[in-house]
Amino acid sequence: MGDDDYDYLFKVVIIGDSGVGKSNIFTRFMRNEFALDSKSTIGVEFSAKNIPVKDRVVKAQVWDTAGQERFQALAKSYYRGAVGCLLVYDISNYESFKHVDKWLRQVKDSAEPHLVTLLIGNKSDLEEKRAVKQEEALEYAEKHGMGFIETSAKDDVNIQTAFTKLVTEIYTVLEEQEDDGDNNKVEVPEQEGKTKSTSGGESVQLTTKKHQANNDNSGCPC
Ligand SMILES: Nc1nc2c(ncn2[C@@H]2O[C@H](COP(=O)(O)OP(=O)(O)OP(=O)(O)O)[C@@H](O)[C@H]2O)c(=O)[nH]1
Ligand SMILES: [Mg+2]
Repeated sequence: MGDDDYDYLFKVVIIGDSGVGKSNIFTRFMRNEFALDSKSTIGVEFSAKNIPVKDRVVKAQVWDTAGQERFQALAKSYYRGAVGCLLVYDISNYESFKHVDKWLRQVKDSAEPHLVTLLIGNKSDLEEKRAVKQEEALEYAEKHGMGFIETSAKDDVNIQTAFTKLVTEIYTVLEEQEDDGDNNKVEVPEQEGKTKSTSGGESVQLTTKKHQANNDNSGCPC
């Protein structure tokens, strides 16, 4: 399967406090790499990977954002056009879980209205240092209509599963919207949202008509 053989393109952002492991989740997923001494992200990094979903192929364009406070003003511009979000905290750091609320509000302000968010408790290998109970995180996620999963970028636990779960849920929302006859349905744009495809497949961004005008290239510096 070539990189350009995909049916849908979904923009996904990874957000959360500095140090929770966003970049390592990103590199584990993209390149199967993990670094114990990774540097704090400056600005943003993005890459794409194809994920099979049901009988289709989704290209997940994943944006690894910076958690540091000084990049927050900039970070918001990267949320534009995002239809999926991995909201990450560190299970050994309660502060990072407390800040989930702030991150959720921030991303909802700037992303697409049909944004699907998955709450991630990363560093599950640090069980002996656990500060956030699974039950508490699950309760929070359910209250806010999100899925929840614990991961370890270090031990490669649930990383692929997390992305597949998120993308499958976005795809399901898309299917439901396409079946739904109301005016608020998610539109597949005819022209503007089309992305390059050499396969002749239907390559689209999940975009509402309402937001299409502002959805130029989603702040993509590419
Ligand atoms: N034990 C353990 N350490 C991890 C895991 N994931 C990341 N780390 C470590 O946590 C530290 C921070 O990881 P990063 O991925 O750079 O964190 P980040 O969220 O990208 O931070 P910013 O870029 O500053 O926003 C690094 O020392 C990683 O090695 C994990 O699953 N388990
Ligand atoms: Mg980082």
